[in-house]
Amino acid sequence: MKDDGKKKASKNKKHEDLEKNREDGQEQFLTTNQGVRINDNQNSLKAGDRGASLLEDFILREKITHFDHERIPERIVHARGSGAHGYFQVYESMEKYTKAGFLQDPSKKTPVFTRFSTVAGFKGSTDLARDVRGFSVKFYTEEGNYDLVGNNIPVFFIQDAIKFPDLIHAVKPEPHNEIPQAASAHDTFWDFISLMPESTHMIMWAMSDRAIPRSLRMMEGFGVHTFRFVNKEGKGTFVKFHWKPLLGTHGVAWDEAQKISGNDPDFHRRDLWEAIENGQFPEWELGVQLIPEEDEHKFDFDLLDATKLVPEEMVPVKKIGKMVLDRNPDNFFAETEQVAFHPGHIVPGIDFTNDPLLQGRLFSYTDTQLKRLGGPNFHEIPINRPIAPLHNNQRDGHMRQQINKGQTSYQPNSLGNGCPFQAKIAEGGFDSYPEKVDAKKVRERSESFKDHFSQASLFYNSQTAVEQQHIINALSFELGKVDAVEVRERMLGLLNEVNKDLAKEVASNLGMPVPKKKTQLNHGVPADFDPERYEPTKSNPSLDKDPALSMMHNGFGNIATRKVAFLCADGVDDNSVNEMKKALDKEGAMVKILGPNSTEVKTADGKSIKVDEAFRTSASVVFDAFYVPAGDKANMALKKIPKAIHFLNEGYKHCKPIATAQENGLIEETYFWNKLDKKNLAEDGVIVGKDKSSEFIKAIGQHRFWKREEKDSIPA
Ligand code: HDD
Repeated sequence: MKDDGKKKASKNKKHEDLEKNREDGQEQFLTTNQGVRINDNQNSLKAGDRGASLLEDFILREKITHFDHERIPERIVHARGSGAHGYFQVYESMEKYTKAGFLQDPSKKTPVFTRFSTVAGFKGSTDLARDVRGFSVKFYTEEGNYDLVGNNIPVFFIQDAIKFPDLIHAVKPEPHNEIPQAASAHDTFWDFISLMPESTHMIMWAMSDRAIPRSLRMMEGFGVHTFRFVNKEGKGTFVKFHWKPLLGTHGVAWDEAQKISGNDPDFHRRDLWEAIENGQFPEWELGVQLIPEEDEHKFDFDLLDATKLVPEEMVPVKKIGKMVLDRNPDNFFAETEQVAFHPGHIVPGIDFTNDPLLQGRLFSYTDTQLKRLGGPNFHEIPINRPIAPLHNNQRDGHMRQQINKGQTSYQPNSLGNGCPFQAKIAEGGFDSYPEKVDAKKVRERSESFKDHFSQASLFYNSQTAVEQQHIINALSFELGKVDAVEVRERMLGLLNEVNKDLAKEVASNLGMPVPKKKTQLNHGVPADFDPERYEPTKSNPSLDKDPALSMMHNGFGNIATRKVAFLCADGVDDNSVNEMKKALDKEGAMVKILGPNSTEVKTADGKSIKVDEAFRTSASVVFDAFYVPAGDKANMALKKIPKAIHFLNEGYKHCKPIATAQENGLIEETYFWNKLDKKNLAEDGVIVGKDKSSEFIKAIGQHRFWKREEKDSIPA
């Protein structure tokens, strides 16, 4: 009896636990969507064990119907993305410029969700495509959601949103054969670009190493358009937004990018995920360039033209706060896929300008969510919900979640006591900036938008020799993939306007002359298109160079989160592994032990070291640096493993730092060892000898030793 009592009590307890779990949403039993517990999830209901399935099987029907409807349309652009949660904190009150609540109080943390993306590829495409990266941040502010929907490049291809569908149709896989995936190296893209000189500046950026980032955590972000801050007194200030990564801005080599795409198409997604899981939270400072309204016309370009940037040499970037991404999504679909950004989601204190690209975007984003997320209630999806309370008279629609109570759904009303009320401006009500407009309705573009080359030249001239070479290589690759000779010719004409040497080098790689004819400089292709008619309108640029445009000028020295491969085999020297690992761990680098098998290597002292990956399942391209620890037996064994030799050869080719604790070892088998000037090894990023952790750390902090490319004619 007593036992029965115990059993009953424990049964009740179990029941209570289950009930509790149920309340907490942690129900353990498999159920249908109606909450009915399922007893058999292996067999459909049949007329006899060998008979036909029965239509009445509501469990089968529900399961398969839901599955059939799992996919939603992917984003028309920026389909491939990765996101994370975090927070933003302002350094000091920005009240002088803006009344935006989240930019006032340094003690306040505003939650954010940030999504990075490539533009052209489909949802399942590779992360390392040469492409612009989207950089979208949703700030869940107390005054409503604010979205900063930018890119990792501060300018855009086109000046007017009416050209956006043309641009995207040109870059996406060609319509007749759906080739190529996630690549701009094809005829239709360059055909369009060659006829759109306004895209030249953007092309310079897209052909630079910015378009093949080492990590999403090592990219700058830009709001691109000129926006407007508005303070409590209603005074406006033009503002350009920048995100500056604390890890610096770094790219990979093109050959490497292509190989990463094969070895790990999720390279960026994995890198972001792992860094956050490891507690190495990516951080960016938010910077602003503030331009008084009185200065609107003081520049040699138009602030409303999204193909132009404001050089940092002219208007410095003021860092006003920091974003930290510290939490991975719980569910990719629910969060990263369903998040809906919109440059029109603004809060009091931030406003638009008349940039015609921005104006067109304001229509497009809601429109696309209606299709993609299935109706007008996408703001109710958890990831899109504001933390600010939401009251309005919008009702019903597909998948409505909110149960609006009461009799009234209109305004003004008396039956609902007038609720919800309009907010006065002092109560946080949004008021649009009262910009004076007095103009004729025209389909035209301002003359001030017509210089398409000065800033393209400024960008190219601001690059280091290595960066310029990478741009030449990228253009030669992309245009080399173009079949139509007239397209290549037109492109060479445009490049000639940017920089004569650039055009000459690319032309020589293509085996073509630089065309003598001037390239047309108009907007798009008018019916009376005549390339001879347009003289370049290059203004007298006030700047020759802006160091901020080069990636080589900041963010070096920090090796946190850099992935270092230790090439090990049985007999590896314990100290040689441990000391180097300790030193790298201290700097926040991520050490991965690679070995001949996937389980372990035995050290010289007979200890076991867990192998993170076998040589055969890994690839050199997913690491930043390589270390061969000491140990004669281990080095002898490694010399016989072709993939281990390949790690060093390819790492060298991609200009990565390499350290070896002993000379007479694996490194002797590489193709480069005998070519090296043994007196200046460190200059080449090759560190040899025992106890060299500080030299190795310094080398990793330099990111890459690009000069190997020139010296050794390596096509990195
Ligand atoms: Fe856009 C998505 C950035 C011009 C139309 N855009 C989208 C995303 C980013 C940008 C980062 C992905 C958002 C996410 O992660 O969900 N777009 C830009 C920037 C532009 C720009 C920086 C120029 C400065 N876009 C632009 C124009 C149009 C669009 C001119 C159309 C007139 N963009 C869209 C879109 C997308 C989009 C079709 C696709 C998915 C989405 O909106 O939510 O509406």
